[in-house]
Amino acid sequence: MRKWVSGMDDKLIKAMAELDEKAVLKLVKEELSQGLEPLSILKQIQTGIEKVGELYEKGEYFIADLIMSGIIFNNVLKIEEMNLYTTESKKCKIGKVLLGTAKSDLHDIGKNVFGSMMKMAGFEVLDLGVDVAPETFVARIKEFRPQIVGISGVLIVALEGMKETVELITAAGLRDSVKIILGGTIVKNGVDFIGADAYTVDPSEGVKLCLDWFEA
Ligand code: B12
Repeated sequence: MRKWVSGMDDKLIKAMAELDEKAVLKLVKEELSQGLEPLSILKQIQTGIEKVGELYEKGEYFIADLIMSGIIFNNVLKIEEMNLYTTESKKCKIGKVLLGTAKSDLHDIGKNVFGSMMKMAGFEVLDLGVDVAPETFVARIKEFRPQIVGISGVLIVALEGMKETVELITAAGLRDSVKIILGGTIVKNGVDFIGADAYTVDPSEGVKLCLDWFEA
Protein backbone atom coordinates (compact mmCIF):
# COMPACT_ATOMS: atom_id res chain seq x y z
CA MET A 1 0.00 0.00 0.00
CA ARG A 2 1.36 3.43 -0.99
CA LYS A 3 0.33 6.67 0.64
CA TRP A 4 1.81 9.24 -1.67
CA VAL A 5 -0.29 9.33 -4.80
CA SER A 6 -1.29 12.98 -4.93
CA GLY A 7 -3.46 15.20 -7.09
CA MET A 8 -6.58 13.03 -7.01
CA ASP A 9 -9.78 14.10 -5.33
CA ASP A 10 -11.78 10.97 -5.91
CA LYS A 11 -11.24 8.76 -2.88
CA LEU A 12 -11.86 5.47 -4.66
CA ILE A 13 -9.58 6.25 -7.61
CA LYS A 14 -6.88 7.39 -5.16
CA ALA A 15 -7.23 4.30 -2.97
CA MET A 16 -6.95 2.07 -6.03
CA ALA A 17 -3.92 3.97 -7.32
CA GLU A 18 -2.31 3.65 -3.88
CA LEU A 19 -3.12 -0.09 -3.86
CA ASP A 20 -4.90 0.31 -0.52
CA GLU A 21 -7.08 -2.81 -0.80
CA LYS A 22 -8.86 -2.32 2.53
CA ALA A 23 -9.89 1.24 1.62
CA VAL A 24 -10.92 0.21 -1.91
CA LEU A 25 -13.23 -2.55 -0.66
CA LYS A 26 -14.70 -0.28 2.05
CA LEU A 27 -15.33 2.58 -0.41
CA VAL A 28 -16.90 0.27 -3.00
CA LYS A 29 -19.30 -1.08 -0.33
CA GLU A 30 -20.09 2.48 0.82
CA GLU A 31 -20.79 3.64 -2.75
CA LEU A 32 -23.01 0.61 -3.37
CA SER A 33 -24.99 1.29 -0.19
CA GLN A 34 -25.44 4.89 -1.34
CA GLY A 35 -27.06 3.50 -4.49
CA LEU A 36 -24.24 4.18 -6.94
CA GLU A 37 -24.35 2.08 -10.12
CA PRO A 38 -21.76 -0.76 -10.20
CA LEU A 39 -20.76 0.40 -13.68
CA SER A 40 -19.72 3.83 -12.44
CA ILE A 41 -17.81 2.15 -9.58
CA LEU A 42 -16.03 -0.03 -12.14
CA LYS A 43 -15.04 3.06 -14.13
CA GLN A 44 -13.42 4.62 -11.05
CA ILE A 45 -11.49 1.40 -10.38
CA GLN A 46 -10.36 1.37 -14.00
CA THR A 47 -9.06 4.95 -13.73
CA GLY A 48 -7.13 3.93 -10.59
CA ILE A 49 -5.59 0.95 -12.42
CA GLU A 50 -4.57 3.20 -15.30
CA LYS A 51 -2.78 5.41 -12.75
CA VAL A 52 -0.95 2.31 -11.44
CA GLY A 53 0.22 1.62 -15.01
CA GLU A 54 1.49 5.20 -15.39
CA LEU A 55 3.39 4.99 -12.10
CA TYR A 56 4.95 1.69 -13.23
CA GLU A 57 6.09 3.32 -16.47
CA LYS A 58 7.64 6.17 -14.48
CA GLY A 59 9.56 3.61 -12.43
CA GLU A 60 7.71 4.47 -9.20
CA TYR A 61 5.85 1.17 -9.05
CA PHE A 62 7.21 -2.33 -9.63
CA ILE A 63 5.90 -5.61 -11.09
CA ALA A 64 4.57 -6.67 -7.66
CA ASP A 65 2.46 -3.49 -7.58
CA LEU A 66 0.99 -4.33 -10.99
CA ILE A 67 0.09 -7.81 -9.83
CA MET A 68 -1.48 -6.32 -6.70
CA SER A 69 -3.69 -4.03 -8.82
CA GLY A 70 -5.05 -7.11 -10.60
CA ILE A 71 -5.71 -8.89 -7.30
CA ILE A 72 -7.58 -5.89 -5.85
CA PHE A 73 -9.68 -5.58 -9.03
CA ASN A 74 -10.64 -9.26 -8.86
CA ASN A 75 -11.55 -8.89 -5.17
CA VAL A 76 -13.80 -5.93 -6.00
CA LEU A 77 -15.65 -8.14 -8.46
CA LYS A 78 -16.15 -10.70 -5.66
CA ILE A 79 -18.18 -8.23 -3.54
CA GLU A 80 -21.67 -9.71 -3.60
CA GLU A 81 -23.50 -6.76 -5.18
CA MET A 82 -20.81 -6.30 -7.85
CA ASN A 83 -20.83 -10.02 -8.57
CA LEU A 84 -24.60 -10.18 -8.69
CA TYR A 85 -24.72 -7.22 -11.01
CA THR A 86 -22.27 -8.74 -13.45
CA THR A 87 -23.79 -12.22 -13.44
CA GLU A 88 -27.49 -11.87 -12.70
CA SER A 89 -28.48 -8.37 -13.72
CA LYS A 90 -30.16 -9.27 -16.99
CA LYS A 91 -32.13 -12.49 -16.82
CA CYS A 92 -32.71 -12.47 -20.55
CA LYS A 93 -29.29 -12.44 -22.18
CA ILE A 94 -28.79 -10.32 -25.28
CA GLY A 95 -26.29 -12.70 -26.86
CA LYS A 96 -23.14 -14.75 -26.32
CA VAL A 97 -19.60 -13.45 -26.26
CA LEU A 98 -16.42 -15.51 -26.27
CA LEU A 99 -13.56 -13.55 -24.75
CA GLY A 100 -9.86 -14.16 -24.25
CA THR A 101 -6.39 -12.63 -24.24
CA ALA A 102 -4.38 -13.43 -27.37
CA LYS A 103 -1.70 -16.11 -27.52
CA SER A 104 1.56 -15.31 -25.64
CA ASP A 105 -0.03 -12.46 -23.67
CA LEU A 106 -0.76 -12.91 -19.95
CA HIS A 107 -2.35 -9.51 -19.27
CA ASP A 108 -5.97 -9.78 -18.17
CA ILE A 109 -6.93 -6.74 -16.13
CA GLY A 110 -8.32 -4.85 -19.15
CA LYS A 111 -10.00 -7.96 -20.55
CA ASN A 112 -11.71 -8.51 -17.19
CA VAL A 113 -12.93 -4.89 -17.10
CA PHE A 114 -14.39 -5.25 -20.62
CA GLY A 115 -15.88 -8.68 -19.76
CA SER A 116 -17.56 -7.27 -16.64
CA MET A 117 -18.98 -4.34 -18.58
CA MET A 118 -20.35 -6.72 -21.21
CA LYS A 119 -22.02 -8.81 -18.49
CA MET A 120 -23.48 -5.66 -16.97
CA ALA A 121 -24.87 -4.77 -20.41
CA GLY A 122 -26.63 -8.16 -20.48
CA PHE A 123 -24.33 -10.40 -22.52
CA GLU A 124 -23.48 -13.96 -21.58
CA VAL A 125 -19.67 -13.98 -21.50
CA LEU A 126 -17.47 -17.06 -21.68
CA ASP A 127 -13.98 -15.98 -20.66
CA LEU A 128 -11.21 -18.30 -21.87
CA GLY A 129 -8.54 -16.53 -19.81
CA VAL A 130 -5.09 -15.53 -21.01
CA ASP A 131 -2.59 -16.84 -23.58
CA VAL A 132 -5.43 -18.37 -25.58
CA ALA A 133 -4.27 -20.34 -28.61
CA PRO A 134 -6.10 -19.71 -31.92
CA GLU A 135 -7.08 -23.42 -31.94
CA THR A 136 -8.77 -22.97 -28.55
CA PHE A 137 -10.78 -19.99 -29.82
CA VAL A 138 -11.95 -22.06 -32.79
CA ALA A 139 -12.83 -25.14 -30.69
CA ARG A 140 -14.81 -23.05 -28.21
CA ILE A 141 -16.67 -21.18 -30.98
CA LYS A 142 -17.89 -24.57 -32.22
CA GLU A 143 -19.13 -25.56 -28.74
CA PHE A 144 -20.39 -22.26 -27.33
CA ARG A 145 -21.72 -20.75 -30.59
CA PRO A 146 -21.14 -17.08 -29.68
CA GLN A 147 -22.26 -14.24 -31.93
CA ILE A 148 -19.24 -12.16 -30.86
CA VAL A 149 -15.59 -13.00 -30.23
CA GLY A 150 -13.51 -10.48 -28.22
CA ILE A 151 -9.71 -10.70 -28.24
CA SER A 152 -7.63 -8.64 -25.85
CA GLY A 153 -3.93 -7.85 -26.04
CA VAL A 154 -1.35 -5.38 -24.76
CA LEU A 155 1.92 -6.92 -25.95
CA ILE A 156 3.23 -6.38 -29.48
CA VAL A 157 3.42 -10.16 -29.81
CA ALA A 158 -0.35 -10.32 -29.16
CA LEU A 159 -0.94 -8.82 -32.61
CA GLU A 160 0.40 -12.01 -34.17
CA GLY A 161 -1.88 -14.10 -31.94
CA MET A 162 -4.88 -11.97 -32.89
CA LYS A 163 -4.06 -12.27 -36.61
CA GLU A 164 -3.57 -16.05 -36.41
CA THR A 165 -6.85 -16.38 -34.50
CA VAL A 166 -8.85 -14.45 -37.11
CA GLU A 167 -7.19 -16.46 -39.90
CA LEU A 168 -7.96 -19.78 -38.21
CA ILE A 169 -11.58 -18.77 -37.56
CA THR A 170 -11.84 -17.95 -41.29
CA ALA A 171 -10.14 -21.20 -42.34
CA ALA A 172 -12.57 -23.15 -40.14
CA GLY A 173 -15.47 -21.61 -42.07
CA LEU A 174 -16.76 -19.80 -38.96
CA ARG A 175 -15.95 -16.20 -39.90
CA ASP A 176 -19.48 -15.39 -41.13
CA SER A 177 -21.06 -16.66 -37.91
CA VAL A 178 -19.21 -14.24 -35.58
CA LYS A 179 -18.36 -10.57 -35.26
CA ILE A 180 -14.81 -10.11 -34.01
CA ILE A 181 -13.79 -7.21 -31.79
CA LEU A 182 -10.21 -6.50 -30.66
CA GLY A 183 -9.19 -4.46 -27.61
CA GLY A 184 -6.32 -3.70 -25.26
CA THR A 185 -3.71 -0.94 -25.55
CA ILE A 186 -1.88 -2.59 -28.44
CA VAL A 187 -4.79 -1.88 -30.80
CA LYS A 188 -4.71 1.88 -30.24
CA ASN A 189 -2.59 2.58 -33.31
CA GLY A 190 -4.89 0.69 -35.66
CA VAL A 191 -5.04 -3.00 -36.51
CA ASP A 192 -7.02 -3.06 -39.74
CA PHE A 193 -4.60 -5.62 -41.20
CA ILE A 194 -5.87 -8.24 -38.75
CA GLY A 195 -9.28 -8.46 -40.39
CA ALA A 196 -11.53 -8.06 -37.33
CA ASP A 197 -14.86 -6.22 -37.50
CA ALA A 198 -13.86 -3.59 -34.94
CA TYR A 199 -11.22 -2.56 -32.47
CA THR A 200 -11.15 -0.08 -29.61
CA VAL A 201 -9.31 0.66 -26.38
CA ASP A 202 -12.43 2.21 -24.89
CA PRO A 203 -14.47 -0.54 -23.17
CA SER A 204 -17.68 1.55 -23.18
CA GLU A 205 -17.33 2.06 -26.93
CA GLY A 206 -16.71 -1.70 -27.25
CA VAL A 207 -19.94 -2.49 -25.40
CA LYS A 208 -21.83 0.01 -27.55
CA LEU A 209 -20.46 -1.51 -30.77
CA CYS A 210 -21.56 -4.97 -29.62
CA LEU A 211 -25.04 -3.70 -28.69
CA ASP A 212 -25.29 -2.00 -32.11
CA TRP A 213 -24.54 -5.33 -33.83
CA PHE A 214 -27.60 -6.80 -32.14
CA GLU A 215 -29.82 -3.87 -33.01
CA ALA A 216 -28.75 -3.78 -36.67
C1 B12 B 1 -0.36 -4.59 -15.28
C2 B12 B 1 0.75 -4.90 -16.25
C3 B12 B 1 1.38 -6.15 -16.13
C4 B12 B 1 0.95 -7.23 -15.13
C5 B12 B 1 -0.31 -7.91 -15.68
C6 B12 B 1 -1.24 -8.32 -14.57
C7 B12 B 1 -2.53 -8.81 -15.15
N1 B12 B 1 -3.16 -9.69 -14.39
O1 B12 B 1 -2.98 -8.40 -16.23
C8 B12 B 1 2.18 -8.18 -15.10
C9 B12 B 1 3.07 -7.78 -13.98
C10 B12 B 1 1.89 -9.67 -14.97
C11 B12 B 1 2.85 -7.82 -16.43
C12 B12 B 1 3.76 -8.66 -17.06
C13 B12 B 1 4.46 -8.28 -18.20
N2 B12 B 1 4.43 -7.10 -18.82
CO1 B12 B 1 3.10 -5.75 -18.43
N3 B12 B 1 2.14 -4.23 -18.07
C14 B12 B 1 1.17 -3.94 -17.22
C15 B12 B 1 0.72 -2.46 -17.38
C16 B12 B 1 1.39 -1.61 -16.31
C17 B12 B 1 -0.73 -2.18 -17.27
C18 B12 B 1 -1.63 -3.03 -18.16
C19 B12 B 1 -3.03 -2.88 -17.64
O2 B12 B 1 -3.55 -3.74 -16.97
N4 B12 B 1 -3.61 -1.70 -17.90
C20 B12 B 1 -4.91 -1.33 -17.34
C21 B12 B 1 -6.03 -1.92 -18.22
C22 B12 B 1 -7.36 -1.53 -17.59
O3 B12 B 1 -5.90 -1.32 -19.51
P1 B12 B 1 -5.98 -2.18 -20.87
O4 B12 B 1 -5.32 -3.49 -20.73
O5 B12 B 1 -5.55 -1.32 -21.99
O6 B12 B 1 -7.51 -2.47 -21.02
C23 B12 B 1 -8.47 -1.45 -21.29
C24 B12 B 1 -8.76 -1.23 -22.77
O7 B12 B 1 -7.65 -1.50 -23.61
C25 B12 B 1 -9.95 -2.09 -23.05
N5 B12 B 1 -9.80 -3.50 -23.40
C26 B12 B 1 -8.93 -4.42 -22.94
N6 B12 B 1 -9.16 -5.60 -23.49
C27 B12 B 1 -10.20 -5.46 -24.32
C28 B12 B 1 -10.82 -6.37 -25.17
C29 B12 B 1 -11.86 -5.93 -25.99
C30 B12 B 1 -12.50 -6.90 -26.91
C31 B12 B 1 -12.26 -4.55 -25.94
C32 B12 B 1 -13.33 -4.06 -26.83
C33 B12 B 1 -11.63 -3.65 -25.08
C34 B12 B 1 -10.62 -4.11 -24.29
O8 B12 B 1 -10.68 -2.03 -21.86
C35 B12 B 1 -9.80 -1.96 -20.73
C36 B12 B 1 -10.44 -1.08 -19.72
O9 B12 B 1 -10.27 0.28 -20.01
C37 B12 B 1 1.27 -2.11 -18.80
C38 B12 B 1 1.64 -0.64 -19.05
C39 B12 B 1 0.44 0.19 -19.40
N7 B12 B 1 0.41 1.38 -18.90
O10 B12 B 1 -0.43 -0.25 -20.13
C40 B12 B 1 2.47 -3.02 -18.90
C41 B12 B 1 2.94 -3.55 -20.28
C42 B12 B 1 1.73 -3.91 -21.10
N8 B12 B 1 3.70 -4.74 -19.94
C43 B12 B 1 4.74 -4.85 -20.67
C44 B12 B 1 5.69 -5.90 -20.56
C45 B12 B 1 6.94 -5.79 -21.42
C46 B12 B 1 5.47 -6.98 -19.69
C47 B12 B 1 6.39 -8.19 -19.47
C48 B12 B 1 7.08 -8.76 -20.73
C49 B12 B 1 7.39 -7.76 -18.37
C50 B12 B 1 8.49 -8.75 -18.08
N9 B12 B 1 9.68 -8.29 -18.32
O11 B12 B 1 8.24 -9.86 -17.67
C51 B12 B 1 5.42 -9.21 -18.86
C52 B12 B 1 4.73 -10.02 -19.98
C53 B12 B 1 4.08 -11.25 -19.53
C54 B12 B 1 3.23 -11.79 -20.68
N10 B12 B 1 3.72 -12.79 -21.41
O12 B12 B 1 2.15 -11.31 -20.91
C55 B12 B 1 4.86 -3.74 -21.73
C56 B12 B 1 4.42 -4.22 -23.12
C57 B12 B 1 5.31 -3.74 -24.23
C58 B12 B 1 4.72 -4.20 -25.55
N11 B12 B 1 3.86 -3.37 -26.13
O13 B12 B 1 4.98 -5.27 -26.02
C59 B12 B 1 3.95 -2.62 -21.07
C60 B12 B 1 3.30 -1.67 -22.11
C61 B12 B 1 4.86 -1.83 -20.08
C62 B12 B 1 5.96 -1.07 -20.75
N12 B12 B 1 5.76 0.19 -21.07
O14 B12 B 1 7.01 -1.63 -20.99
N13 B12 B 1 2.45 -6.62 -16.87
